[in-house]
Amino acid sequence: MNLKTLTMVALATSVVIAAVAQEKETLKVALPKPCFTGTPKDIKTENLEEARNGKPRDPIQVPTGTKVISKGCKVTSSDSEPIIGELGFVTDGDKDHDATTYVELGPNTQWVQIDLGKEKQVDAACVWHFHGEARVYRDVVCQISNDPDFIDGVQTVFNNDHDNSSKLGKGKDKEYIETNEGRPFAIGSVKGRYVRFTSRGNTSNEMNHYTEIEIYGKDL
Ligand SMILES: [Ca+2]
Ligand SMILES: [Ca+2]
Repeated sequence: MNLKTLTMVALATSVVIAAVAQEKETLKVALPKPCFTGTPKDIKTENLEEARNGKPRDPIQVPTGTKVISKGCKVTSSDSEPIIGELGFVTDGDKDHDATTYVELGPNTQWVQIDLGKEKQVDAACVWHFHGEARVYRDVVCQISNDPDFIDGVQTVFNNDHDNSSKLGKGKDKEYIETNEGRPFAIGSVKGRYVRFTSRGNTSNEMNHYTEIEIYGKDL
């Protein structure tokens, strides 16, 4: 084995060790107060996940040391003049539902975009749309990019638009009923500066709402 081969073997070994050494822990999401309990009203929608009947979702594993990296970050939107509330509500840390804590965007497909300030490692996210009643938001899509216009290098990390009505591609995730638990999901160490959430109305009305979004990750 010559020196070059030895160096390559050593490098390969250290990469394997680094991959193994990335310790994981269960993501802990601080939840707001619940606004309703019991069986939700009959919601008719095509792509709804199976009822969990109070059973929690599977825990999400993230690298040890993963933190909320979105609090206070700048938010922009396809609707720059919200009907109710302010875009800043999306990252202000207040997840409780009441009439003063959510932002309402117009109808049809709309998005909000969080600027993490610089490229970061993103491992998970949780979104609370409007959890004052049981409802389902349509075409919930989360994408990450270093391009603020989401043209280049876009990675889709959640998508429950099963019929591509928002034209971002067909998604395999399921629709879900809004509760105080929000919708947490694993992302798996995607790098990017901007995180964009899309939706297209909900089962109660045609508007789009956000109470809070949390992005979990770490600095690079
Ligand atoms: Ca908030
Ligand atoms: Ca759809």
